[in-house]
Amino acid sequence: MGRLIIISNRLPFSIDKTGEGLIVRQSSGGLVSALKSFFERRGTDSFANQYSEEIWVGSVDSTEEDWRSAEAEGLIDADFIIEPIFPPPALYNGYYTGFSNSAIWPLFHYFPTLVEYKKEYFEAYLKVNQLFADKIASIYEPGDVIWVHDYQLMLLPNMLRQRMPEASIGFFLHIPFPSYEIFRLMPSDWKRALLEGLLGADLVGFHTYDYVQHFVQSAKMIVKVESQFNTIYYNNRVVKADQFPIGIDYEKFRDASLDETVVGISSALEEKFYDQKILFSVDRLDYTKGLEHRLESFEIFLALYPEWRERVVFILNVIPSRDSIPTYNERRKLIEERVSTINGKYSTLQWQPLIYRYNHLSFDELCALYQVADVALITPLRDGMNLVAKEYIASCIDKGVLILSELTGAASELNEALIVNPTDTTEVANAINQALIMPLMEQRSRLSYMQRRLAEYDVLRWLKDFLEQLSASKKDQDALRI
Ligand code: GDG
Repeated sequence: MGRLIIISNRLPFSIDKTGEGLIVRQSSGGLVSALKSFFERRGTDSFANQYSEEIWVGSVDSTEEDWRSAEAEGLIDADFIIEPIFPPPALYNGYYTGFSNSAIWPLFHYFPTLVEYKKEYFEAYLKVNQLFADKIASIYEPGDVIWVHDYQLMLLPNMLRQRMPEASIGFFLHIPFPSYEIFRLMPSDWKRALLEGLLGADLVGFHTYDYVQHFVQSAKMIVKVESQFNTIYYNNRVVKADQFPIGIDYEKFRDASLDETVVGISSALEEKFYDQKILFSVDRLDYTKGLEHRLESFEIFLALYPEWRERVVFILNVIPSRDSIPTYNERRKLIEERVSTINGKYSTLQWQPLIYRYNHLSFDELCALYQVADVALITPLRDGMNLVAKEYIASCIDKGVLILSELTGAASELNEALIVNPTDTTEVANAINQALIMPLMEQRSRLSYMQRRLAEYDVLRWLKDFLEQLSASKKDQDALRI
């Protein structure tokens, strides 16, 4: 029985050094909760039992010394083996802030004008990918299954393939793969390296069918591979590309409605806003999330539908993110100015249209907000999937309307949402009105279709589907060699 090696840029822990000592927090992203559910089923689920051990490899946001002290104090508690990597801070900066988030992220989200093509960024990206490859090569044993995650590590599958030709290697991209016409904007050596990097895997997964097609098309045009549907023939190997739309831990969000703390928060909110409808959104502060367009839409809505003034409140939560990157920091100012303008223009002595928060929410607060929101306004300009949309649907009990951007991966699954184009701010304003007047029967009917789908294809199913197909691809690969 082999082991499962998960690799992501960051380990799911952060370490804070405070006056009282080290504080370790386990982060709660989609991947962490997927793996947690998976591990919890060890013993009851034959699939979850098939690996002898799970190992998570990732970098750490602290010094090696702090990490080792936290380990020695028993503060790092996980039901998997942890293999930390400590890239030197300057190198990490070039790799993460630089190539990953100032080149790949904007380009893959269709913001080519924000891309910074700097040679030193690419070199740092290469070196940090190499550090990951060294670490994995040092722990790899034949029979292990390797699963690499996301855009920070696109060179890694091929680096591993060079050193471990027989290994079973999967890769999953959490962001969009852009169309060839966008991807080709990247300098030739780099775009080729990224594609060849991914082609080192046996299976390359994406959220949607479109992303799969874009990747295959780019591989054909740039690396000149042969392909048949989603199967690519490269260097005497078969590489499969396929769609695996990530799900959520559906039960966790549905059951939060029974949790005492969550109910306490949601009751207080309902009492406070008893005479108002609640619009809600939560996103990281990122230009891809379309926050400025969203605010403009809300302003147009207040102008076009004056009957809703004093009867609706928009709770806008923005989560701090990547604030060392100038484009992110500048955005914050623009958003805050816009919020003040709208509040200044429309507030009365008794009412304020926008409640803006720039802070992290606790899980309980997040669930309570999902539950009380009459409308969720999820309007990114581009998003690989968007889990918030799915979590909102799972949390709705007997009411709720989702307004969703057509430019998210989630839009291809959540057809019963009100689908909008976020750049058409008048369309979004009209959709807000449509959502607010939608009869409860219609709301419930739309919700139930989406909820059924999300309950069935949850995050655990996503994880299993990927790993099962990886194992099948490996068998095909071995058959080819015989
Ligand atoms: C990337 C891709 C893709 C957010 N604020 C708080 C909070 N969250 C949680 C949400 C959700 C997650 O963070 C955000 O996920 P998204 O999918 O919406 O967006 P990204 O962070 O950009 O994720 C994206 C995803 O990877 C998965 O493949 O869907 O397209 O960009 O789970 O609940 N959680 C808490 N407080 C917050 O304030 N507790």
